[in-house]
Amino acid sequence: MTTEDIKKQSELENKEWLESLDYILHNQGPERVTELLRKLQIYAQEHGVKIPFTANTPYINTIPADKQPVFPGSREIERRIKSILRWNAMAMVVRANRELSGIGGHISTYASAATLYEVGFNHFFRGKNDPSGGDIIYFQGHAAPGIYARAMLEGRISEDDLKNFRRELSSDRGLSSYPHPWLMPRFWEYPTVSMGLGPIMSIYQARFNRYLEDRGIKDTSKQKIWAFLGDGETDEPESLGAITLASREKLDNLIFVINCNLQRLDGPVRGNGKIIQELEAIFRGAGWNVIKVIWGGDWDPLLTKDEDGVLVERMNEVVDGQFQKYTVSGGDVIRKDFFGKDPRLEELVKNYSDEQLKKLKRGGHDPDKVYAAYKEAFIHKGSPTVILAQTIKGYGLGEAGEGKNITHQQKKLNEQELREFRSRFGIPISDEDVADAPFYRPSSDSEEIKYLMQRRKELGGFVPKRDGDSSPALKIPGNEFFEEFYKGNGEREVATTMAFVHLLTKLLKDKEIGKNIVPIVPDEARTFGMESLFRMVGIYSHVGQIYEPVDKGSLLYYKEEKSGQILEEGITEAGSMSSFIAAGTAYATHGINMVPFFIFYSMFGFQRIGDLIWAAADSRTRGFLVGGTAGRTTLSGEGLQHQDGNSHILALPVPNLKCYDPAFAYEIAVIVKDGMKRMYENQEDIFYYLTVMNETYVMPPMPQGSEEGILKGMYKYSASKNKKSKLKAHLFGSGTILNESIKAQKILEEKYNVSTDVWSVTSYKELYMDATDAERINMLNPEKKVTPYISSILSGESGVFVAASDYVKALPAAIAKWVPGEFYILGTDGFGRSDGRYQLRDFFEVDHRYITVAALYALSKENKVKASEVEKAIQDLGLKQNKPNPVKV
Ligand SMILES: Cc1ncc(C[n+]2csc(CCOP(=O)(O)OP(=O)(O)O)c2C)c(N)n1
Ligand SMILES: [Mg+2]
Repeated sequence: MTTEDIKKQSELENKEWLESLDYILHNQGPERVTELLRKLQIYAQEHGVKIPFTANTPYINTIPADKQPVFPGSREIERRIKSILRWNAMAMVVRANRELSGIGGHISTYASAATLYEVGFNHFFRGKNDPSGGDIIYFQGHAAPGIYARAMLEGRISEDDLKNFRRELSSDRGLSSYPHPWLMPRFWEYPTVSMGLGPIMSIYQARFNRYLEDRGIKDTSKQKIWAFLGDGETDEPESLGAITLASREKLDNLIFVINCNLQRLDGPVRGNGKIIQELEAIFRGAGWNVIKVIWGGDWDPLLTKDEDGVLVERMNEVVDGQFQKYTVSGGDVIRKDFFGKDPRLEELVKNYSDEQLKKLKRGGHDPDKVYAAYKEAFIHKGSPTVILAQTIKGYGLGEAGEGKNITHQQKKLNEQELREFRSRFGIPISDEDVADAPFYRPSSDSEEIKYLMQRRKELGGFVPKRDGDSSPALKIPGNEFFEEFYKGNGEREVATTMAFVHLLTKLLKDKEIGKNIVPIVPDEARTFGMESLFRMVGIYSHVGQIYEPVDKGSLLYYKEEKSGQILEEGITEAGSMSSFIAAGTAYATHGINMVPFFIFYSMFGFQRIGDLIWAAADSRTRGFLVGGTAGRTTLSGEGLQHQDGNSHILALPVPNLKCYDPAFAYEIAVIVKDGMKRMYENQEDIFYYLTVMNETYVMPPMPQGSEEGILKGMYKYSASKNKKSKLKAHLFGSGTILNESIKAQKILEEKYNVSTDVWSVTSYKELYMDATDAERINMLNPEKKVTPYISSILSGESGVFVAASDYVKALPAAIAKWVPGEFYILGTDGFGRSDGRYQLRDFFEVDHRYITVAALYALSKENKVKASEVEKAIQDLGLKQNKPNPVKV
């Protein structure tokens, strides 16, 4: 046979096989086809045919045209609304950049996503008045102009507001660049713009909804969680890193919509590949329901005619970079390059003009296709859904940027470009006016506005809309509850971690608020001695426990249950933090104050997931972050990667975060009590970070009247007993290092005749924030004299000051300015080491001996002690003078 004969033969076989399959499909349906294919596959494999693994389906829409539901709305009115939104979203960016060049904003993201959002707004997204309780929607950050444009048509924000996009400081009501609940607390609910955080937060939000339902706290069964992502955004590990949780937990309340415009900021997402296929394989592999929306309806007749599959083959083989090329090319190029590869393809489009070829739509711009996908996702049961929608970045911008590599950054359109945009979308703005890029809002009784308002009314009100004021306050336990912590532990030695866990256990048992507590751990409960909680309140699992745990016979067995209270997240600080945010914003999302305690290895908190903590702050999350095994020298043995001397510095910039490094059980109790009161009774949008440590010692009773100081950051723990000496030192200690200060006090008093006071510094951050605030007021009001707290409590004190903590020296240095005397700081700058506490404190120079020497040295600088006496103390205490600086080794 000649090659030509073989080809003909193959074509004939193809035709026969396809016809048989078609027969079965029509007569017995798709399940039978699947069964046959599976049988064929097994048969082929048994006879030596190697079938390469693929998690992919062909590069066509998942929902075939004949399975599409009828679009329930008015395509025409919705198109007009969408055109106006496109115009206003573009205009607000263009105008903002005319007024202040470089102010930024994005046109092309929303331009590509407008249909994806509008089908949602008109048909799916439910507001909070809906009986379901409303949907939870994570909008893609860079699409914000489109969401504002819609709120303007809805009459929720004004034209003036649009003018003040990205001008938050130049007006009363500027619009924030991106979704920021901190800045627009009645509008934005979920911050998304740091790419990857929206997706992971949405997954844990969906799971938290289930948790609330399974624990009988709220019926969330009808709510959906929608997360809109960019295709470039999926390269962030957080975007895809938690998708198996969603499938494992069968979160069919979760819908991801990935806007696959094939581009990111610099250029194509996968120029040499196919991002939609890559994502399809990943999500299918992870057990998600994947719906591809690749082609618009005008491709359907071509696909129907494509009997031998050459068109689909061509669609499969062309890479994204080339599809992008077609976007910026004329129909002639598409005909030649795409269809010209095979005479059968050329034949397929021979009656199409170049203009028609150019206009063939991508699926994400076709409301019918998008509606079909959303509908299927909405009713799908048993797994989460991802919709992969192919779109064009900068759709409608034409020469100004459609499909171009510069389009993400395009912020300025010239008159000609504005005119074309206006004409393309039929916006009734005259040629004279168009150059000003005026906003357009049809009158309130226009068909468009009436339609849009009616749709929102039927869907339960506007979205996004944040409601932070509707949650009832919680009743916080009174003083008697905390009393035992104030009394101390007698002779029994415990660690602050144990004291904290005891407090948490007690809170969980509290009749009033016990059920609102949400303990969250990333596989560290045993590390912190929390395993008794497993049995006591159970580990949350939607399916309960369908196995017999190995330790069932023991008192503290690993108990999973549907009504379990602990979120045992496994080894994911990012996931745990996302749960913390979901729980800590439940007051706004669900109208219920939940009290999350996220307990983690302190080194893997701020350092690892600082950006999520920043997002938590923006989200106005309420709750307690608890960094366990904290302190560079207190956590012995674990070494360089584990020992945390950093987190309090990393926590310093988070404005609404209160940070404490407590030394004693009563300090923890005072801080937690006040935190609960402020967050859940007074409903302040703040959250807490506490470090707790695993060194055991006797927990003393609380000195009278120290509550205020504990909360404000410092109080005198122990005054000198030596009143006669002329030499005076003050030792500031925090966390377990406070014990070293107490030891140094004894040595200074007894051996060196220095009258010494010890201060517990619970929060350098509080002291610093308060002092800088006071100083700022004084500078701007020179006749005022606000006294910082630290100045007021140190005002009567003289002598020298030595601060020692288990954190880097920069932390106490933050308050140096307000310390009224010679100030020497000891801290743990440098890489950690594996060894015992004694050795570590020697290495980092933070033990009682160094504190003693530092005090003597400070006194010598004031000429109150001779240098030779300090020298002698160094020898006596056994310090090595030529020891290398720990930060350098
Ligand atoms: C963590 C993070 N890194 C970088 C950026 C900067 N950035 C903003 S948008 C963007 C490109 C987005 O591309 P894609 O996700 O495909 O969204 P599109 O605009 O194409 O819809 C980048 C890199 C960011 N916002 N967040
Ligand atoms: Mg993109």
